[in-house]
Amino acid sequence: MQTLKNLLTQIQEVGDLKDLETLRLQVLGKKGVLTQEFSALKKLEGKEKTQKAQELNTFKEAFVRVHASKKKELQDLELEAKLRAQAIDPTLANSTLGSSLGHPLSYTKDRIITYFTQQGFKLHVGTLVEEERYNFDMLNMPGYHPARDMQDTFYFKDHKLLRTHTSPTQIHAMQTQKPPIKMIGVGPTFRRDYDTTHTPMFSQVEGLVVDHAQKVHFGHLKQVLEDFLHDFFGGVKVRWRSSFFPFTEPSAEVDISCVFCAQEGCKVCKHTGWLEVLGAGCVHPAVFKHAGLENVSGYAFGLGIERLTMLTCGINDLRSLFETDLRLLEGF
Ligand code: FA5
Repeated sequence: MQTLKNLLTQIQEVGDLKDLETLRLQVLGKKGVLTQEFSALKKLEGKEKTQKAQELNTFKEAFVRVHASKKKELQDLELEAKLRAQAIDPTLANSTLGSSLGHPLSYTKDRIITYFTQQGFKLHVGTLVEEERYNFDMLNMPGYHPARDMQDTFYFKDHKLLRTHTSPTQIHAMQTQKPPIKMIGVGPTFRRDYDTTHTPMFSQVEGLVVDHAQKVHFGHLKQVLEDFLHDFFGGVKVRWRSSFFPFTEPSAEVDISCVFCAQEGCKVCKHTGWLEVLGAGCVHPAVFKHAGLENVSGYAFGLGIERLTMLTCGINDLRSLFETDLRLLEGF
């Protein structure tokens, strides 16, 4: 019994988990001391056997308890040592990392925001979960409009949805500010889309300028956007095509000369020499009415940040921008 008691002292002195396991096997293993003591019980009889069995069981309980607490203590120490060895010192210089402009999408977004805020546009972020009426009705898109289809829009209960464009920020701005208003609404938008040029989440920049009647007209819109496109893309040609948006009248889509082939014709511009970059127009009178404004004039425009990033970075699959593949990101 003295040998067994010594084991309880010995276990306290063990220094690592491997030695602890060796000791456990020496005691409780198939050929362990305690296992042998238990099998020797069969040679004893009566009271002596009962007393010895009680002693062995008491020792076994004590050993198992001390072993468990020692094991926990050693595991904690081991983890602490491991964490200490892996500690990161963020102040150390790393010669393998180069300087970066950030993710191409953030870089493009920041460039656009900087440009327009320097021109006096106030930044709005808006809300991603929008009321159906702000996203559609108040923008002159009544119930039968195809964009409201369940196939295109992510709906919640109670006439709420994930905004499908940043145009609702127009209504919020008009309801909360008095003209003159000059703002950009920027942020994520959502549609049930997925192919090389469309993703379910993408970001838009909305522009809105509102002032008193006849103070703002299409000529101002044209000037503002052409200046922006020349600043953003350098020496490109800009083409205006008449178009339709329910919330602007007249409406237009704006193309730039293809930045990939200098209008020679390529796959990206589908051999037209032109790339569509944004939608725009004068604010529709119905939108002013829904927003509660009278005797005002204004223009609005909307562009996709991913689209502009694809064009400036030469990316032909939009989805790759969301894959966090370092090889692609290192290319910028
Ligand atoms: C609109 O969303 C209008 N609200 C824009 C507007 C604002 C027009 C104000 C007039 C006045 P459109 O559905 O065309 O229009 O989308 C604008 C841009 O968002 C597109 O040119 C495209 O670059 C981008 N876009 C649309 N759907 C996706 C998508 N699934 N993935 C990535 N980009 C997209």
